[in-house]
Formats: sequence, structure tokens, C-alpha cells
Amino acid sequence: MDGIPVRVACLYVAELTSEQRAAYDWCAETAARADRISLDVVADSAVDLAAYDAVWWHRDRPLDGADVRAAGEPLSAYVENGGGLLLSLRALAAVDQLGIDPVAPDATGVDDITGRAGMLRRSLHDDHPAFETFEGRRFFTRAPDREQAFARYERVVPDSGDVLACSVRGDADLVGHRTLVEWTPGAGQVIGAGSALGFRDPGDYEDAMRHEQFVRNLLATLSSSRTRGVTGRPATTEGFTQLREYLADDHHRPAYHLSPPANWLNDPNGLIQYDGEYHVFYQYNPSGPFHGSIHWGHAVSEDLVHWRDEPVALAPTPGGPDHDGCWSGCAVVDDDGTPTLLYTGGEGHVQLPCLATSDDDLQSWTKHHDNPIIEEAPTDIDILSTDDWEAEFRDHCVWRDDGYWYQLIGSGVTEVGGTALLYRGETLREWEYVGPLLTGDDGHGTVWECPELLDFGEKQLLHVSNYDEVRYFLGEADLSAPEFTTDYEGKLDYGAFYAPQSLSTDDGRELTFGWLPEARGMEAQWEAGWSGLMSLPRELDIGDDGRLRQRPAAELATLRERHAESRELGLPTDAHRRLDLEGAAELQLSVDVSPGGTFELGVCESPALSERTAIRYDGESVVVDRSHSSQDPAADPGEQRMPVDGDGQVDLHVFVDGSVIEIFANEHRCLTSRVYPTRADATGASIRALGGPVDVDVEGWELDSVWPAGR
Ligand code: DQQ
Repeated sequence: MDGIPVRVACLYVAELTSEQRAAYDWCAETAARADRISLDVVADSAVDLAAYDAVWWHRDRPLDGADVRAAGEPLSAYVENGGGLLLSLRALAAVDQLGIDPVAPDATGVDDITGRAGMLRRSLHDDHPAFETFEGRRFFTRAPDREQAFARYERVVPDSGDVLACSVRGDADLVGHRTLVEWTPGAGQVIGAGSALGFRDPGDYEDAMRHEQFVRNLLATLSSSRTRGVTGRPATTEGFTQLREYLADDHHRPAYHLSPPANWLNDPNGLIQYDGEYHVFYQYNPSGPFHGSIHWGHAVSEDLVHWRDEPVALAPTPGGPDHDGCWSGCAVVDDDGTPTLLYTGGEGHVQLPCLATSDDDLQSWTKHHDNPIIEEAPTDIDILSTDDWEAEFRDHCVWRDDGYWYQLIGSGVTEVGGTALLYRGETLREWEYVGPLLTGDDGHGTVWECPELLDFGEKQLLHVSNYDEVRYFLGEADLSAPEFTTDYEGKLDYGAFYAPQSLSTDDGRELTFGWLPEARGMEAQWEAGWSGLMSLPRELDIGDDGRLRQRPAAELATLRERHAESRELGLPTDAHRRLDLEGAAELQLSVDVSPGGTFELGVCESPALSERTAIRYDGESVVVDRSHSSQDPAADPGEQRMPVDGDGQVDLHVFVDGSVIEIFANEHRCLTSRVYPTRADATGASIRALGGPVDVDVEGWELDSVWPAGR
């Protein structure tokens, strides 16, 4: 292998270990210059680091309490001025002491690995020079059956570092083992490579070459001043827009739905209209498209349709009650006007309510010094304990009523079912337990997540997410008993829609957003670089018939860019008509089927119809047939079904956007679907009559994008 034109300062503390010696010997052979420098010398500023293109600290031993803090300042200054620092294996554990990141890896040690070890790179970083010459998403740098010293982020993620890759062991992707991390302070760069490296016993020729190539890449990357690619950890709206631009060619990304800039999104949180603007926070993992180390992402809109990304609002505090994640919660304005978040902190097997406030109009949040604000789950009922949690006890809905604050928390009662626990408080910081507002029966699920109570005057609606579906109960809530009397019960959505939360608007509407999870495998999500999105805001209220009404928020009509279709058609049996409509679209259809007849709306259709999704109405149900939606075997081909009342007549309101289809039937029931055509030109739509004639009125619009980057 050729040498690399890089001058490297190779750091050590006290004595060199044999692994360090092997690494630095290799460096001396490979780099233009390699000097061994004790960290004390760096700490004393007795070396001119500017004479080096890169500084490398490789360490297989524990830090053993070594205080390396004093070296932090000169090293940070070197990096800020454009230098490059490589921290490999357990040297990565010193990032906090060196002042690079306040959050250090939470897992260090020595693994005995069987099988080869390597990295699973994130698709956001496909173009990163660290991976130059490495083909494929997974690559191996460590021979089988070796000991491996490591430092990695497992339960926490760095505060500002961007995860470039996770671990692979043999056939297993360990996405929760975040080992390759990059920081870009000032003009320089730091890369931590906490695993899958070893110079002393590199294995056979092939393993050794790959592993050496990888370290060469890292040193060369760090020494160059080439402009950096996209970062998965932006801190500004512009940075998030760059991420969206990076993903904009992905035709599965929606144009007018609220999506994550990249990475993982689940539940909507903290929905609030504040000072005229709509704020949507959401469960967010900045380290990749999978659930883990949950933060709160943040998006803001002035008109409820166009969104801008804001910096992450809440991050777990290492050692705090939310060490393992800031789970779902809500936003309210406190009696003194302070915007306040109530959320669930998770730590080990314990999850408890926490609180944070903002004094800068929801830009940043200060966690309450005395979190958690409720010390334990109720002890007078048998709260369900599981392998994950000592007590299943999370998610918050908070409102003010009759001089008190009220709060619902999701939970479960052992061998009974999911429950929504009611609390009451004079302030948002002190709560007394009142009792279960409602507990489910058989078939209602063992745990209720994200309970929410909406007040529609004479009637209230309680909805809960029970892992499987979102169940709602329409009736009357008695907060003093406490008790909920149910008149009607149903599902909020018959498809992929979970953990919804509602935004109470200044003009008195309840607009509900739900999490739309992916319907394709983990690998496909990893490849895409993003996972999950929000439903359109749905206005929930009670119709004249006393039943739940669900309609798309009126503001969405402002997105109509081209009124592409307006037809009244009598379709004879087997007639098929293409609609003059492409891509992101909205359709309103009034359908009347003859007995035995079925109406079919085809969407996401490729030109030769090799891929298409059929939405059928047979007079009794709406069915989404995904058997031909995609040629990708990772995409769920399962059928989805929603019963509708109407005796052969139905009004459908359908939204199609990238991989999302949202269907409203008779302003009452909803079905949300996810489809993944492989062809980017699967954007067509058509209607047909099957088994009998169909009358249909069609209105159709092509809709605008709501993001500056298009998606
Ligand atoms: N997701 C959150 C929990 C909630 C669940 C964690 C529902 O708080 O119970 O990300 O999807």
C-alpha cells in the first residue's frame, strides 16, 4: 500500500501498550511522519500541534481514572483551528474530559467477539470519505475470534456528535452500538472510532488490509480541509434543510406531510399553538432511523401547512431521570404564562413524569431541578410490571378545569388491562393521584399509551393507543369519581396510525396528529435514512348524529395547486378511466355502487401498472389492496379494511403523498396506509367499476410541497 502524506502526532499516556506500539509502528511506516507524544507534553503546550496534519490517540486500555483534562484545551484549540483528531478504541471515552462533547460513551470494555466485526454505515454518510473504497452498507474491519477493546454509545448518544456508523457482528446489525462518531467544532474535525480495530492481531491479510485502509481513510480525512458533507446533527433550520435536500430524491418521502428531516420520528408531542404559531414536537432519534435515545424534535408552522425545522428541544440528561430517553408528553402554558412540557423520563427500568419550561418562546427548555415530579406509580393498584419497566407508567395529557390542573398518564393493571390514570394538582409540579379514569376490558390491550381526553362540551372523547390500534371512547368523563361512561367506542384509524395527540387551536378546534410508522423492514428504513412521519392534522369533533367526526384540517385546502379533475361519471361495468393527476394529490369522491358492484380507485400507479395500489369500495367496506403496491419484498403487501356505513354510497376524501395514503370515509372513519412503489414514476391514478356500474363524482387536486427543500 502507498504511504499517506499526513504528518501524525501519536498520543499516549505513561507507557505504550503493545497494541498502541503496533498501531503507531504501522503509522510510522504509512504516514509521512509519525511522532509519539505523551499527553503530558500536549497538556503543557510543549509541542507545536500545528506542525501535524492529524493527531491520533489509540488506546486499548481503560482510562483508569487518568486525568487527561489538561490536554483538552490545547487539543480543542488545535481542532478549532482546523486540525483533525482521531480517538480510537477506548480513547473515545475521553471526549468529555477533552471538552469535545459533554456526553461520553456509556459502554466501555473488552468484548470477546466471534464472527467478524465491522461497521454498518448510515445512508446519510454514504459519501463520507471515511468510507472511500468500501462497498456496501456493511463492511468488516476486524478478524473473527478476537478480543476487542471498545468504547461506544449504547443507551445515550453524544450531545453534538454525528453517528457515522454502528456495529456489525457477523450477520447481526447492532444499530444500538454507536461506535463511529464525528464532531466538527470550529474549522476542524474529530472522529471517534470506538471498535472493530486492532493492530496487534489483525487477522489474515485481507482483514488486515481492510482495517488498515479504514484507518488510512480516517487519518487522510482528518488531515484534509475538504468541505464536509451533510451532518445528521444540525443545530439550525438551514442545517435541517440541507438534510432534507440530501433526502429529497427519495420518492417515498412525502411532500406535504410533516416528516422528520432525517432519522427516526415517532409520537407527536407537545402540540401547542403559541403566540399564533403552531408547534409540533415529536419523538426523535438523531442517531439513526430506529427507536432509541429518544429526544424531542421540533417543527413550527405559521399556517399549519408549511413547516420549518427547529433545533432539537429536549435531549436525555446523562445520569438524570431521563437518561435513557425523553418519552412522550404534552405542552401547556402554566398559570404565570410559562410554556411548560410534561414528559416521561426513562432511566433503567423506571419511567416517571418530568417537567421542563421555556423562557424564550419555546426555543430552549430548562428541566425542572426536582425531576421527576411524581416519585412513583400508584401503589394502591397493581400496576403492570414488564421486562422493560418496573411499572408501565408513561405519557401525559394535561389540562385545566375548574381551578385545578388535571393529568392523564397511560398505564396497565396486571391481569386486567390498559388504563388511563387521573391525577389532579394545584400546580404543574405537585400532583395527587385520583384514580383510573377508565380501565380496559379484554381485547382493549394490556397497556394504554398516550391517553388523551378531548372535551366537546356535553361529551368527551378519550383515546388510547394499545400497541395494536388507537381505541376511542366517546361519552362522559366524571373527574371526581373518577369514571368514564362510554356511549360509543371505536378505532380512530383502521391502518397505520398510532399515539395521536391533539392541538387545541385558538379558534377552538381540536386538530389531531398521529404517528404513521413505516410498513417496511428495518433494513429498508436504514437504507432510506429516515423512518416515520406525521399524519395530516385531522379535525375531531362530534357530528349532528352524536358520533365522532374526523375531517382534514381546513387549512390543507390552501395547498391545492392545480384543480386537475372535476367530473361526474357513470362508469359501466369494467370501465377504467385514467385520472389527470400526478404525484402528491388530494381527491374527493362521491361514490354510488350498484348491488354487487365495486368501485376501485388506483393510486401510486406506474405507467404500465406493474405497481399500483387499489382502494376498493364494495358497498360495505373500504379495502386497501397492497398486493401490487411494490415490487420490493420488504414492503408490507397486507390488505387493510375499514367498514363504512352508507348502503352502497360513500364519500371518500383521499390524500396521496409519497409513501402515504390517508383515506377519510364519510367524515367519520379513517384508514391510513403506507406503500413503497419501487418506481419513481408510480404517480398515476385511475378509477374503475368492477362487477357492476358505478356512479362517481371526482374532484382532484395536485398539491404543493410544504418544505423549502421539496420534501
Ligand atoms: N412511544 C413513546 C412512549 C409511548 C410510545 C416512546 C408510543 O412514551 O408510550 O418513544 O408510541
